Amino acid sequence: MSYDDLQTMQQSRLAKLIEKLSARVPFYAERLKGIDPAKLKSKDDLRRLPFTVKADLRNHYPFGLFSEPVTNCVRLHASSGTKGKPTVVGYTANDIANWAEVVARSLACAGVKPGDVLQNCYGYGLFTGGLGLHYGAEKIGATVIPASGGRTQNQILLLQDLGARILCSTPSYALNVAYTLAELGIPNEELKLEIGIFGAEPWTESLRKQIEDRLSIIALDIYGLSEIMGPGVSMECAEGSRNGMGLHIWEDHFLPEIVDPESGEPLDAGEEGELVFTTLTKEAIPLLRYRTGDISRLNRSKCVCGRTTVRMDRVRARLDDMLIIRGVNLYPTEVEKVLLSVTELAPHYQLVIDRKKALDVLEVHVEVTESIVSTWGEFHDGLVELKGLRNRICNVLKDTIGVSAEVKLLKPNTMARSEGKAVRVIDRRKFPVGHNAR
Ligand code: DLL
Repeated sequence: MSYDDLQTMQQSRLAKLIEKLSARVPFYAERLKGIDPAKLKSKDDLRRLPFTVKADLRNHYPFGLFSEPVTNCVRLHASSGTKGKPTVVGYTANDIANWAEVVARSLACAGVKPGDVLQNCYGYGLFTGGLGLHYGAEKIGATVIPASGGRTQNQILLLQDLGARILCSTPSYALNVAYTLAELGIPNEELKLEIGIFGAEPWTESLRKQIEDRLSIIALDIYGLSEIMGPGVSMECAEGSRNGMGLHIWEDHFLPEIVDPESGEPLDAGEEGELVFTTLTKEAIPLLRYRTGDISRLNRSKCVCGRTTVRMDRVRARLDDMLIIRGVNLYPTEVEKVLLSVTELAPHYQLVIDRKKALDVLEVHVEVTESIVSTWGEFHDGLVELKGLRNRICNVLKDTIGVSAEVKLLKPNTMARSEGKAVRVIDRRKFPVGHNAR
């Protein structure tokens, strides 16, 4: 579809959305007073429309932002949320069909074909990962193994015996699978894996490289959020992933913007800011200008794969995850990048923040590799090599992220492994800062 035709389609869908929201959702009716959908001439007029934030969903828990009666919904999902009540989202039969369509497109983007065996390790349940991928994979004609998360040794048995070519999971869980395979002494040649479809949490290029090397696969990024639909809002294509082209947004369903996280003002293409989505086809709970809290950039240049949609950069971080350590802003992904550049370290880490004598203290806990322990021949705190490595990491962290951290090096295999979304931060301060509306 040409960009002009797409824009026309988006505009007419947007006008219909505003009519529906004004007529059916009191929360939006109040906010959209005086706005005439017929007068929304271009996407630039979007900036006159109000934002929606996570707190709006919570404040209208459970169904206050629904545009359809719950009786018209065939499914409900919810995100657990750390602050009390979960966020509930609903789907009509059409919503489920559209969701399967965008996930199927995403899978096609990755090179999934009818007949492929796909092991889906995203959690099945209220989380949208499991069922979201499941329906899209069935739609494309793949054979789905609904493994869900956890029980890693069992997952490996399934990989060996049922021969999946595609693995769907969080990147941290894929790493868990890779390490467990190595522990069990199972070579990659015993598996048929070729493609990984990883998302649901921020991850870095360095982590991609580690997963690809360890599993001998191509690892691709899938993005989404339950408020907008679930997985499949955007997806990296196999061809573009080697050139850092970003993720294709299915913009006939999801209208993206990038705004300044502070002022909310729209930013130009290419500028980094907060991703905002308006749903264009959702029936049960359509949302207007939903602020995702995810930091990215939009890119309309031509993709090597030939697809014409706008793309987003891989999410650099979530605003929510921003830590303020003694006045310095820091994202866990920045630390990940540094740690993964040190060859003696394994990609298992956690940041622990505490307040001691009114000062923030950042501890970086990270495992060393098996091979460095065998080179040293021992592992204890007084080891000269260990002290040297610790100092080196402290210096690199100070130089690159500008924060002094206490580094705690751990023996291989001592940190809890991820079964879904990894817990990268433990904030023990009394009043955590850096947490926004999400
Ligand atoms: O995580 C949906 C999903 C499932 C996406 C499976 C991909 C694969 P929520 O639990 O609502 O939904 O969490 C949404 O997770 O706002 C981002 O902060 C983060 N996130 C999702 N995908 C990515 C990604 C699912 N590829 C929140 N990269 C989003 C970075 C991601 N962060």
